[in-house]
Amino acid sequence: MAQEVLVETDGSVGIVTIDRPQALNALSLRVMEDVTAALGGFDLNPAIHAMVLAGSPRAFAAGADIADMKSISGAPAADKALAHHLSHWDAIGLLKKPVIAAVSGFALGGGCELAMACDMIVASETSFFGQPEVLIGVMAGAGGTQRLTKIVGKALSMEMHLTGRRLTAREALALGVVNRVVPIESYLSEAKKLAHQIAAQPPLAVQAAKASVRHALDSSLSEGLLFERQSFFRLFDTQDQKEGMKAFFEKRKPIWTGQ
Ligand code: DAK
Repeated sequence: MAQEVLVETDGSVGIVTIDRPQALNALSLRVMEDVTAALGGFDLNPAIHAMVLAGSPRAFAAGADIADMKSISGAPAADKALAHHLSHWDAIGLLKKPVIAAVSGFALGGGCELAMACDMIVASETSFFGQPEVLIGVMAGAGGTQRLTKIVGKALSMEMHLTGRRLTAREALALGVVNRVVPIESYLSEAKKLAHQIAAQPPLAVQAAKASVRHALDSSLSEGLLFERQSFFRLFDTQDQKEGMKAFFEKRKPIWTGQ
């Protein structure tokens, strides 16, 4: 069977590319297993400091694979067949290192949910974001009603989930769904550039800041502030804190060791 997920490195950036063009990168169980295995491998690899998850210029991913779902009948059967699949979307949120989604074309259903599960999104001008599951008789099941609502608010999230309305790249930028919108020719290189920019920072501070920002989406303000404070103090156990502050006064660039 042909490889549908490509894995490569570019210095300290790990790149995972979904390559299933005949189905617009529909996220089958196999694709999601390969994506999470590759990202999980990079997360454990000390030489990798940031990751990029990409699709193709035509489609980041047009959703979960409808072929996997169409013959499932009954809630218990759906739970049995899909609960494990769901763990793959959840796994993205558990990665310690930052993941940037490089999105072009369709990011629909599970594809939109996958992009939103990443830490940042660089989008091409031709990208679309949507949760069109209602059009095939279901609803979002991998985080869409929760994550999208937290980003765009109730009114628009309702409209998108209840009618299948898609966001253009420009709308997604204005609403804070994506970090930047760039011409299609450069969306991948821009995503890699952002990943390299992050990879050049002290890794433990980056990971702590990532965990703290993600925590904000899931906690009360007082609980989040406590989490942030504890994470901040823990960084004073690192050599990179000493190096960063020493280098500042020596007016030189710090040399990070990740310790
Ligand atoms: N699944 C399987 N195949 C797909 C697909 C998908 N999601 N999207 C597209 N394809 C296939 C098409 O069937 C077609 O195959 P052939 O006929 O050539 O064999 C090929 O890709 C090209 O698609 P089109 O011919 O339709 O291309 P168009 O440019 O005309 O249209 C489109 C592009 C993206 C507008 C259209 O393909 C489309 O509407 N696709 C479906 C979009 C969609 O409904 N996405 C949401 C799927 S449901 C969960 C985990 C995840 C989920 C839920 C629960 N748990 C684990 C609990 C997520 C659910 C979903 O994502």
